[in-house]
Amino acid sequence: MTENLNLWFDPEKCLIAGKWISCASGDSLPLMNPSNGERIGAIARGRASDIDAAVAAAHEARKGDWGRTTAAERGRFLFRLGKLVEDRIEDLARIEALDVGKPLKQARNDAVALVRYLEFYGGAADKLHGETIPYLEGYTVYTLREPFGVTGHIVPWNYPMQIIGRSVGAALAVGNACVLKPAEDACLTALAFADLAREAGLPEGALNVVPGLGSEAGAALTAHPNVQHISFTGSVATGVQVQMAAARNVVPVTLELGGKSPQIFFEDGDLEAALPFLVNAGIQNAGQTCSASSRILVQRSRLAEVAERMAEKYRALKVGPALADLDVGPLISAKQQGIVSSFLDRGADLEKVAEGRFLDAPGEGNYVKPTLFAGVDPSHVLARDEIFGPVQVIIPFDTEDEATAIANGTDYGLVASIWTRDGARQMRMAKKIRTGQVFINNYGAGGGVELPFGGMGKSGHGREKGFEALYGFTSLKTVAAYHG
Ligand code: TXE
Repeated sequence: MTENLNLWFDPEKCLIAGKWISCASGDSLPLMNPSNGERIGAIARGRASDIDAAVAAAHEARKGDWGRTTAAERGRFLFRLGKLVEDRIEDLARIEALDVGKPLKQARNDAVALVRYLEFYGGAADKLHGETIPYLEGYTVYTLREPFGVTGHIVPWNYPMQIIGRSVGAALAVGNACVLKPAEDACLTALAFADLAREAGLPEGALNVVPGLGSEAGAALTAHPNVQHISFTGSVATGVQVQMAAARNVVPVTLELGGKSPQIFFEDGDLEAALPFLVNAGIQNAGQTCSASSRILVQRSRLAEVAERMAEKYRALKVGPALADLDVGPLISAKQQGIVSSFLDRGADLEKVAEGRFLDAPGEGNYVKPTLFAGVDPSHVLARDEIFGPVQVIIPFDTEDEATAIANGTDYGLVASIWTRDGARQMRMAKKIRTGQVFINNYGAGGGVELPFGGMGKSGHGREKGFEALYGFTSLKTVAAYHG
């Protein structure tokens, strides 16, 4: 059945200088429903000339009304926008579910998180300030935190609303004008967000949205000589290209490139408390989460017990269309289904402990069964590479040192969690683990928008979320005045 999207905006347009316009070529890209493989519409296929127009509009906004706003006014605007998003949570959740394929309740959580980002950055906008620095006799020295100017935002398809909230929300709070290139696989909530921003009274050009392919609109934005900062979330390979393009213009980048995040369960861990986190962190959004926990490290004396309890949960997992609102939806695209299926093929030599089940025949959607493997060697490809699907591996270990070496033994370093009642071990491990976030006896801490987030190693660099993001979207100027 073809689902009706019920959009209140035209998905085939770009938002440039406050107006919904067709992209210069008039070309479009198909919009697919991952739950059944049906085409449900089309989006604009923006290219370099559309990006040029968007960047020019952003600069005009900086020179005009947007550049003159006070921090308090920007805060009030973000609160107004947050309220408009809140009024539309159900609409946004349904659109996201149809576009991304994620179960409705997970899409609703994303919309709620977007509201929280706007509230957080609305409240923080007028609390960011510089410092005075004691210096030589006769001088007064202080620092100013200034917006970069025009910031480019390349957003992936897995959590559009949350990633727009943390990146565009923070950039606008400090006065940048933004050009947003959402993912070609899922850009509807980016367009919805832009329309609500207009309704909230954002001056024209302060936020511009150009949908299109990564190789066209995305590459044009990252290479643009008049963009002063790039924020990118996506794959390592594309992140490298983005950083190289930005380097040619000597422009700073924030890269968030996913991971292979471990949960480390020690023999004194509380399994009842851990169990929901062990599984949910792997299958949420069908495993297409940058901070998905795809490795479960278990001290050998608890191995059989943990594997069996996780397996019970896996056998109860129901897979089906996004609007059926089950545990696991489809993957974003046939391409992603192919990538995950090929990893499952490469796991044929492993001990498969359990799988989830389809509620009905999967049809043409991009489904894979959530799959749990146990007894996996850390050198196995499924224990090293980011799969980006609902697949987890259980890896045994004997000692704390071995657990640390395995946890730190991939190219990535985004998040990790430690399950143990031993306080000294909690502190030791938190120091030894090489990730941007460490959780003790939980995983993800509810996704808190207040908590700085970002990677080490190939998980990227720079920090988003929390107050840190505001520093990241500003340039620090030191003023030294000599007055005798
Ligand atoms: O990513 P891409 P894809 C990982 C995950 C997944 C793999 C491939 O492992 O299986 O990446 O996904 C834009 N210049 N993650 O192909 O290519 C593109 O249009 C500028 C992890 O979707 O990185 C989209 O908007 N931009 C991740 C965004 O980059 C370009 C989330 C992401 O696409 C571009 C997504 C270019 N040359 C995938 N090429 C996470 N960290 O959460 C593409 N894009």
